[in-house]
Amino acid sequence: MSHIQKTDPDLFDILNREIEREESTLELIASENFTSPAVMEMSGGVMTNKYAEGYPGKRYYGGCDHVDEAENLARNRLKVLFNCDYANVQPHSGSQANMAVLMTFLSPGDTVLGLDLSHGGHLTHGSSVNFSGKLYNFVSYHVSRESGRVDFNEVKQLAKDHKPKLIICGGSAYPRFIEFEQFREIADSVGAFLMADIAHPAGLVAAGIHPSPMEYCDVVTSTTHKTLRGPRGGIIMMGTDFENPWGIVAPKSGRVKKVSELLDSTVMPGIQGGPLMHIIAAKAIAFGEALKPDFKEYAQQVVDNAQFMANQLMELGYKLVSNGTDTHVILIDLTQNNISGKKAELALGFAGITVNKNMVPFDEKSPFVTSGIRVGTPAITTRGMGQTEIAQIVNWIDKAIHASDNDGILSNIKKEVNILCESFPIYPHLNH
Ligand code: DSN
Repeated sequence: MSHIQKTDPDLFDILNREIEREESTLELIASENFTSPAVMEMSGGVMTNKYAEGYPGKRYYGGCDHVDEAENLARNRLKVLFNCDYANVQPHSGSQANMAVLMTFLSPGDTVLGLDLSHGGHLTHGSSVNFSGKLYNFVSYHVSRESGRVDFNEVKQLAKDHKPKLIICGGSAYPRFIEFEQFREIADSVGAFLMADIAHPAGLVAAGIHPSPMEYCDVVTSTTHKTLRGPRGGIIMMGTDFENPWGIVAPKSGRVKKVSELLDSTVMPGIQGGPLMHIIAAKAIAFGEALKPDFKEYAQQVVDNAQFMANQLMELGYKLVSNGTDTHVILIDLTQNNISGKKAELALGFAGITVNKNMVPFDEKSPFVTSGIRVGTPAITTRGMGQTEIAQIVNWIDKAIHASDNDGILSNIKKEVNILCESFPIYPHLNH
């Protein structure tokens, strides 16, 4: 009998309902995935008990021998996975990874260029309701109305006009490869640092399917739980470490500090205390999994599935931002379909298909309503679904969008979704 079942039946029931939801519905949220049972076992293991402020070999607490081993393994595996010089695996989330980079590379008030949130960026890339937009002078760039891709003429002009200290590339709803090389050229032309946020395509980068930022970007952040399929968390990397240009020296020796040292101390003690050692160990497991040859096959299948889904949607007349995808992300613009993103999300949810409403570039609706939905294939691909299932899923999406007010049709779709999901179990070992 489960310990939770014995001690807390309320939470046991809640947990089982969530297991049932994940097993019986189609998860199309582009930023979600299903970790392996090994990652989950480590995330729920004894390392959650351990305080380990500091870094391996330099902790403020005793008893850190084994968590040191786990963190070293996580860092070393991450360096091999992304072919980089420096890795910090402690950020609790992608937002904290981004905060650590901004606090290391900038002073409050400094100017930064980031992709507008409603054009596919991220809260931490300068949204006015986020610390990034409050502490720094963010100037947003956009995608072009025609292509749905970053408007590099605008980026170039903004860089020239505003002389940013940092340019951020990447985002949370950009279906195309991030154009690291073009951003590098612009950053160099104005002497800016370049940061890539690869939270979304990280697994595709690790698998060699998406170009790597390491050669072009000074610093790279990511989450670990999206296409990378690890536990929930953040990471910071640098392709090549370098001496800081801000004149920060080690107090005793006078040696100029490396940026890696500054990033480490911004993460801890700058913005975080005790690292989540159970999650760091689980990250190490996920990085080990991503180093195996079958992860490349998985990542390729994620993209093949997304491209197949995108083509099927376009054949049915749906408008996709940028007319397709290079990655796992598809952004459907519903402006012509007479339904808001909010209503489509609700109807699809009722039909057992989970997506999120999403702003589309030049959206006239608010972020709470939106004109689009974002869909993605990492989670259904982990379940083993391919083109046959995707053709069926696209038909259900289309039917649900057209019948968004018809509970009967939506619940019939849900029954069919449930039957499909039964053939693709996620965690057969879990009681539910
Ligand atoms: N919330 C994440 C996403 O859905 O893409 C970004 O942080």
